[in-house]
Amino acid sequence: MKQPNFNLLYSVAGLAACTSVISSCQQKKEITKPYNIVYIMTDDHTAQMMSCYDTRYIETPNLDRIANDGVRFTNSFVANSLSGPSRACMITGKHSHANGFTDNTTCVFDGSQQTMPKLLQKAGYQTAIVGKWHLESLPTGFDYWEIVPGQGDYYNPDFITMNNDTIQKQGYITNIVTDMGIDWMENQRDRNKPFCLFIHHKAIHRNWLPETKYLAEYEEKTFPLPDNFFDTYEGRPAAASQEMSIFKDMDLIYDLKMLKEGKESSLKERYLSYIGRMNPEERKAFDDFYAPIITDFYKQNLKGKELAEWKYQRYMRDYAKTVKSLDDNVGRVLDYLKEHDMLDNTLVVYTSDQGFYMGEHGWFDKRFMYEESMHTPLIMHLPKGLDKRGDIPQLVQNIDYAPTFLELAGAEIPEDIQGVSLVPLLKGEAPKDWRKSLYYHFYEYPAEHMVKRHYGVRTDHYKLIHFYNDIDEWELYDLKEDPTEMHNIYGKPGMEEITKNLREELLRLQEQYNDPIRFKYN
Ligand code: SGN
Ligand code: CA
Repeated sequence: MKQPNFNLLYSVAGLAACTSVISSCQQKKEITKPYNIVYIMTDDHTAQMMSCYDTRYIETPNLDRIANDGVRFTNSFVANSLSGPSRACMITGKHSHANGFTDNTTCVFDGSQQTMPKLLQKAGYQTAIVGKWHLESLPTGFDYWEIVPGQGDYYNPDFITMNNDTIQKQGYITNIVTDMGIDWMENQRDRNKPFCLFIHHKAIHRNWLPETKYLAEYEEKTFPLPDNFFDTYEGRPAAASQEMSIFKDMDLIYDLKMLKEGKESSLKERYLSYIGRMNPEERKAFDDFYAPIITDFYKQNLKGKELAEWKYQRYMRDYAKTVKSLDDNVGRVLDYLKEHDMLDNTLVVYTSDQGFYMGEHGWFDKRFMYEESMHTPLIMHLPKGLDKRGDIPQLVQNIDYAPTFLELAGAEIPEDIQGVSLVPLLKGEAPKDWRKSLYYHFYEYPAEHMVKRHYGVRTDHYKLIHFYNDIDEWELYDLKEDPTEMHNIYGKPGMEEITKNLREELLRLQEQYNDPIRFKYN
C-alpha cells in the first residue's frame, strides 16, 4: 500500500520550525516529503560481528543490504559505553552528565526532561518504541510503547504494556520485538502522520541464548583468536584490573551453558530461571543439543590456555547464533518497508547501544573507551533526497541521532542539544568545520566487571584517557600506529607536545559540554 501524502502536515510542522531555525527552513526546500524514521537498535552488537564491517567471522546478509545500498559510518562512537547511558544519550542528544543517566546501577531517567521523541511529536510525528528500554522510569514522549522489564528475557519474554500490566508473550524475543514493530506500522499507527519507530532488541546481550532453530549453526566453525587475546596489560593498570576476562570471569554454566549435576556457580540459579522459560519442545531441543558438548567438555578437563581457547570458541558460536536471528529480523523489517513502498521516504537506521569485545584483550563486555567498545556500528538506508552512498568517515557519536532526526522532521533543534545533525553528511556534504574530536565519560564503578571511571578525548589519530576516582592514570594511544591500543605512550619521550594539545582539547570539550567532573589542568 502507498503512503498517504503528508506534504500539508509537513508544511505546518516545518513552518513552526522556521520561526527560529534558519537551517530547518533551508532544509525544508530540499525535502519534499516528510520522512519516516525506523530506528533499529540492538544491544551489544559489535561491528566485528557484521560482515559489512568485518569479514573475518560471520555473514550478516540483511544488515549488509542496508550498508550496500545506503551508508556505513566508519567512525561512529558512543559517549559512555553502557546500555542505559547510551539510550539516554540517544534520546536526549546530550552527554550523560547533562541527561542525568550516567550508569545502569544507580540512575532513573528523568522522563520529564526534553527528549527527541517529544520534540518529534510536537513536529507532528507519531512515535513508538518496542523492546528494550532500560531507563528504569516508564517511557515518555511515545504515542505507543511496549517494553521489556530491565534486560528482558530471550525465551517467552515478559513485556510491560502502556497500562503498566506485565504480560508474557510466546516465542523468541528477537522475532517478537520485530513482530510488534511491524504490527504497529501495519495496524496501529495513524496513517495521516509521519512516524518514528524505535525497534530496540534485547539481542545480542549476555548470556547469548540463541533461538533453538539456530542452535546447530556455526558449530563447525573455528573462529580465529584475536592477536591480543592473551594480553598481559603491561603499562595499563586499569585494563589489568577489570573483571571481564573470557578466561577468568566468563561463567561455564551461565555464559557457556555447561550445566551438569554437581557443578556449581553463583550464576547457576539465574541460568536455570532463564532456560526454565522455554516450553517443553524448546527445552528438549536445547538440552539435546548441549548434552554431548557438556559430556565432552567435562571429559576433556581442559586447563590454562586450552580452556581459554575453548571458552572463546563457545562464546563466539553462541554470540554468532544470536546474531543470526537478529539479521533475519532486520531483513523482515526491510522487506515490509519495501513491500509497502515505504523505502523511498523512510530513513532506516541500524545501530547498537555500544560495541563489544569479541576476545580482544582477552575480553567480553564493553565499558572501556578502547576502540571495540567505544565504537558502535551505524549503517543507514537513506530515503530519496539524501544522496550520499558508501562510507562516511567523519567522527560521529550517539548524541548526534536526536538532532539528525529533528532536522529530518523539519523540527527545531534546541540550543541545549549537544550532538550535531548528521544531515549534511547524509546529503554527501563534507563540512569543513566538522568536529575534530569526541568526548567520552564512563562512570559505572565500582560495579560488575570493575572497569574504573574514566573520561577522555578521541581524534582521528590519538586517544587520551584519564582513569580517575580510586586511581589516577593517563593513557595515550596512537591509533594509526597502534590500532589495537596495546602500547600506552603517555609520558614517553617525544609525546610532550601531542599530550599537551590533547589535554587542552579534553578540557575544551569538558568546558563546552559543561561536564562538572573535569581534570585540573596544570
Ligand atoms: C548485566 C550483565 C553484564 C553487563 C551489564 C550491562 N550481567 O548486568 O555482563 O555488563 O548487564 O549491560 S548478567 O549477569 O546480568 O548477564 S548493558 O548492555 O545492559 O549495559
Ligand atoms: Ca548493551
